[in-house]
Amino acid sequence: MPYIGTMQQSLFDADGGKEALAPGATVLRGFARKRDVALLAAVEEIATQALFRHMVTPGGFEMSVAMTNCGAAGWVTDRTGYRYQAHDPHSGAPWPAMPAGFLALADEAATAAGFADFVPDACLINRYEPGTKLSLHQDKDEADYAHPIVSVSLGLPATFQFGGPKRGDPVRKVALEHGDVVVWGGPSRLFHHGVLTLKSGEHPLTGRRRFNLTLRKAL
Ligand code: MD6
Ligand code: FE
Repeated sequence: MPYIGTMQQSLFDADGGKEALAPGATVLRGFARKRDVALLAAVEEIATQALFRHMVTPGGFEMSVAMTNCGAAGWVTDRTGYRYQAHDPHSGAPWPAMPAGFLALADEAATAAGFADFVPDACLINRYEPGTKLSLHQDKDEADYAHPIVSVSLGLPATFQFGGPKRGDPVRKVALEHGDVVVWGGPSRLFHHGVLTLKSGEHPLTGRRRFNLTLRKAL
């Protein structure tokens, strides 16, 4: 293997490689795997303060994926629309603070994918169980699309759908496994994407669940 290849490999924890999904979108295989136990403990702690809940879309549908947030801002949806807000609508309290380990992972992953100085202020935490899915959508509630999003997959594997700027554009299917990180910005920041119905399974750390953390600079 050429020397430069070895250098790139050594930059990753439990590296399974770096795959380009689209211009500005990169999968870092296994990038978060060595931190899995700490990340999941932090999720559990956050969820004791801000419970996972099934939010309702503006159209009146209850989402099958359960969600919570940490950080200065949290993503919410209800009958009045999608937005970021500083307080958990269930408790009225501020969202739990962003753990230092989330900030460090976000910055390291963004840097590895070519985005320097990424400082997220919001982390949406999605919890999937077998049979749940996330329909094709765009992430466009953030103030400045110049910032990337760092997405961390933990637990059961999922099939990610990655489309294009238009809803009807063809989609690529990408398997995302425990520890994989997707960094996504630049020209494909507003591309449509979703998660296919989660298959049944059992993960040693999460049981019958998949968690996805999306770290954003929302404000
Ligand atoms: C998920 N992820 O992987 C859902 N959005 O469960 C997303 O919707 C997402 O992975 C924006 C950027 C990265 C993502
Ligand atoms: Fe998204």
